[in-house]
Amino acid sequence: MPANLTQQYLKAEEEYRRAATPDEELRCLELMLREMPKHKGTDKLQAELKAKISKLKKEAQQDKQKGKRTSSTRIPRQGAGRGVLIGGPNAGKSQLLRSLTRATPEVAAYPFTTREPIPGMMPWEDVMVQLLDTPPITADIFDPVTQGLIRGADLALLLVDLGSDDGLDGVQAVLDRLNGTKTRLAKESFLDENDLGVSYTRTLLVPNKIDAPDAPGRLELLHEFCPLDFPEYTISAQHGTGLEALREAVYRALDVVRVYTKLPHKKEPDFERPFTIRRGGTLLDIAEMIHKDVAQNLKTARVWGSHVHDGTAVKGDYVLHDKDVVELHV
Ligand SMILES: Nc1nc2c(ncn2[C@@H]2O[C@H](COP(=O)(O)OP(=O)(O)OP(=O)(O)O)[C@@H](O)[C@H]2O)c(=O)[nH]1
Ligand SMILES: [Mg+2]
Repeated sequence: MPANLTQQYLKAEEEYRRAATPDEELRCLELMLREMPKHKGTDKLQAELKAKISKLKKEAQQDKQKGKRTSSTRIPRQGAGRGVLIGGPNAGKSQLLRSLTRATPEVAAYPFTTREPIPGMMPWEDVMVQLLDTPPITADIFDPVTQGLIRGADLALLLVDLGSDDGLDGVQAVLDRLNGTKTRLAKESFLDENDLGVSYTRTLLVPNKIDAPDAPGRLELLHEFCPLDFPEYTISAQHGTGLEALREAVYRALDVVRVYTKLPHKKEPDFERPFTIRRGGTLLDIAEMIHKDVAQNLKTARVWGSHVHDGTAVKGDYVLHDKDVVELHV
């Protein structure tokens, strides 16, 4: 990677990794090009970006001429982050959404029950995480909407059906199908440096239906024939086995910290509604989340937390820790 890429560039790149539609991709690529420091070391990257931009523009033009519509499914992001439930037919994705959230997608003993993505909010301690149920992925079917959702998610939960002998083939089909696209699964989320456009989404492997007869044997076969190095959480979505560990793992995988804000004239912070922010985020980032005026006019701030003495005065570049309480003065 060329040296001296700015914070703004890296932010645009992260957004690009998550872009769910060609329009979003184009907007992010243009931003990346604008934010890129222009010097010899970035010549190659600049050229690649320009080529990508013109290709996308050409494709958009062709789609327009053909009268193609891009996906209209738009589910707003909510909560501390987004996890998307994916897998082959009948793996128990909808049952898992039912068990972890108050959403009520249809659960049925036959495949291809779910046709559209369905959101739900999963509570964990004092925060909420958005989960999305999706239609099944098979060797032949991979809905572009689902693909966009996987790219845009902070985390994918790949379900395996341990209740049927077809479950292992089902998960292998999902992996093969994804490997044939620009949307892939990995231990961490990142963008392929050598192939701009290939986006990897952090994934947890979730073998489901451990309550079913023969499920333990199938789990062994999964480890033997389909070894994956994703963190693994075996569950029964129906009986509730393993769900507490999974909840916590989902929250932890988002890699966010909670921050409570306190008004200067109040004694107690607002412990009801923490802000959540990527680990490594700063005080200025929180100020921007509250309101851009707060960020622009921020004079001083005080922090209470595990890494500082109570009420320490800090500046905008202070890196926040989980459960910090901040008091912003504008
Ligand atoms: N024994 C057992 N059955 C389960 C479990 N979770 C789901 N099932 C059953 O598996 C079948 C499929 O569950 P769904 O949640 O509809 O599966 P899905 O992955 O959403 O299926 P599609 O929408 O078709 O992709 C249903 O009959 C569920 O009752 C589980 O933990 N144990
Ligand atoms: Mg379903």
